[in-house]
Amino acid sequence: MRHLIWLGCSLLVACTSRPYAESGWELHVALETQAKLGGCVVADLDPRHAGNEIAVTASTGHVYCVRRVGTGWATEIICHQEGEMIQVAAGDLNPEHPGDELICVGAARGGEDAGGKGAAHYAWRTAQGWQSKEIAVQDSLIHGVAVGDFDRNREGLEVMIAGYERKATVLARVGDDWVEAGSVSIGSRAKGVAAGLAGAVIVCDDGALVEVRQEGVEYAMLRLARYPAPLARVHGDPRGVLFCANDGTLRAWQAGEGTELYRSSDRLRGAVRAELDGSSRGEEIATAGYTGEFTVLSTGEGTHPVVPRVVAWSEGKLHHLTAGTLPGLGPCLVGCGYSGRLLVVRNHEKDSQP
Ligand SMILES: [Ca+2]
Ligand SMILES: [Ca+2]
Repeated sequence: MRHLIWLGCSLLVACTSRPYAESGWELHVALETQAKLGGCVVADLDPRHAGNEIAVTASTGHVYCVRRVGTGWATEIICHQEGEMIQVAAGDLNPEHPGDELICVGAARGGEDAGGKGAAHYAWRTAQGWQSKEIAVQDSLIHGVAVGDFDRNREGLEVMIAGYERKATVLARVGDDWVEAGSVSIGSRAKGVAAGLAGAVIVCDDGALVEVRQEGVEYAMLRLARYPAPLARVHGDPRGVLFCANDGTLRAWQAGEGTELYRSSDRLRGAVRAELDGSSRGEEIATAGYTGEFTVLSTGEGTHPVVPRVVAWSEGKLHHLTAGTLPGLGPCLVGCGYSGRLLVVRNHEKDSQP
């Protein structure tokens, strides 16, 4: 009898620990590894294949390219660095090279918590294969990265990195080399960077929300707000900012004011605004975190989101969330984390409509 109870419990655990998606949504495990997957981005990284791919960073120092092939997924190693790679950003950093290029940041050697130097790497795909080069080293961990037009005195896009050195640094590509275009002290350890507002927005582990903007040839820092819990991830655009925190809050910052949108029972590691659900008007807001839940809030036509819906769940803490369009699937949410899984979640309600 005891064995039967044990078996029953084991089956129950096995059944309940399988990833699931709510009605109208589907969840794909696009990659399964034994490593912690720190960050992910959707971009056109591989010019050989039409449409976007996913880049995902691992605690082992690997950066993977994952792409949709038929009804399955294919994975290639973009590069393998000596240190844990935490976050990744992409954009057309070299217009002479087709598609998007990649920047990944993390530790120069060893793990995130080893306390060593930080590094940033540039990676791209050529006819000869994937290439990568180190473009910055700092005395401490680099935790956040974004691509955007951060230097108006230069053509094209630049990179902003920030981390435990308590500063934001703009890097620009000049031919085959990278130069530091500017730097500003932000006074706090940075966890996430995004292009937004008048330049960039940075979330910090002392709860500070910081804006960095270019003034002439210099960069200035403006502390917008300070929250009680450490902030973790940030999404920005010229109108406003979405950001999440260790106390489970997801907030919006708009017109000089912060609004709480959602509160999870555990740390949040995702702040995304994208068109995800064709059946509802307006863009959606999405978040994910340590509960393993993917939560979507419809913005509708008003400014206040409606009731949050948990649309998918996977065992293990989620460490990052992004969104983008993938071949054959359309708009998707892409998340990764401590389970070593790269998860793709999408709404398929409109697929069945005539
Ligand atoms: Ca491609
Ligand atoms: Ca390019």
